[in-house]
Amino acid sequence: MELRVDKHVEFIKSLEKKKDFDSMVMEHLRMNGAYWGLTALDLMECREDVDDAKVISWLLQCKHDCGGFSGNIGHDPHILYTLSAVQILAIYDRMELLDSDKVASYIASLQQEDGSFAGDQWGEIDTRFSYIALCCLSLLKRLDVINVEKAVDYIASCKNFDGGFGSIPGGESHAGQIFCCVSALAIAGALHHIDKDLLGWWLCERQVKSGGLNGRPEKQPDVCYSWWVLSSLVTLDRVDWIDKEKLKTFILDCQDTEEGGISDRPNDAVDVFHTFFGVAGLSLLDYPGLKRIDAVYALPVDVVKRIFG
Ligand code: GRG
Ligand code: ZN
Repeated sequence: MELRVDKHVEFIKSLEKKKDFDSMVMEHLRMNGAYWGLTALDLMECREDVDDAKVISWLLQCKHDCGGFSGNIGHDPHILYTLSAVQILAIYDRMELLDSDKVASYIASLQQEDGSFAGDQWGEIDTRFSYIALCCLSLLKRLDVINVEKAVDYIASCKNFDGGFGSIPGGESHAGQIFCCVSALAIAGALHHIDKDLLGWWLCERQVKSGGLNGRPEKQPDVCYSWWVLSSLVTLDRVDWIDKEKLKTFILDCQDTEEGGISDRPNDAVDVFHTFFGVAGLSLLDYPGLKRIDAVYALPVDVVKRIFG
């Protein structure tokens, strides 16, 4: 089977027009949805007929006085949506629309004494937020506003005996958290904290018979782990440890070839999250006709090159 670019582009574009139950559920995280949809379109080189001015004007209305962004207009700011907003403006090459001092001070305000990061003013701590803080500040070239050494020490304290990482110290290893910790350490130049062979082994063991990847031992495969697991293997330089052809086939089998979109597993309902991670996974696998995605910043390689030269 081939990647049905035409169908997926139509599916992503149709989401804006639909006002059904799904888009209502998604309303509070619309900023993430916009990043998933837009990045997927960009990887497929089909971003032309999105109304850029409309997206940017909406995005700027999600900006708060504290420097953070919310998931939609009138909602509360959160570090999750702040990264998506920065990533969207990076793709548009419109980072000058950001007050980078303000965004940077918002993120710095979320760092705790032990080096960890809270997601917002309510204080939930998670290694996801450590990655987001480092990724955002690196894109803004403002890593100087936080204590990077302490951020690294905290992430290292979330490492487990199996080589993986959890959401907090002692938390079970999970591929999603591993992506966050590996990428954050890569940004901080601190990959020496990782035993690449041990973690590479845990990650490649995520491939199941069907060719798909799961997020933890004994769990079902899911297309989104083609991103969380595969990007980590790329960063650790161990991507040849999995069967790439079988994974490609698994992702392509999760396409809705009639209505467009990609689901978590074959024959399930499609959504924009899995559509993005399916396309992103295929991009990491050098699928023909797709732009390359950067495994650490989760942005097209040309965008990352434009920022860092
Ligand atoms: C810029 C790509 C990018 C990410 C931003 C939000 C974030 C940073 C990272 C999230 C990492 C994460 C924890 C991903 C896992 C998401 C997921 C599929 C959770 C479900 O986990 P389980 O254990 O489900 O409930 P299964 O059945 O898959 O084990
Ligand atoms: Zn999933």
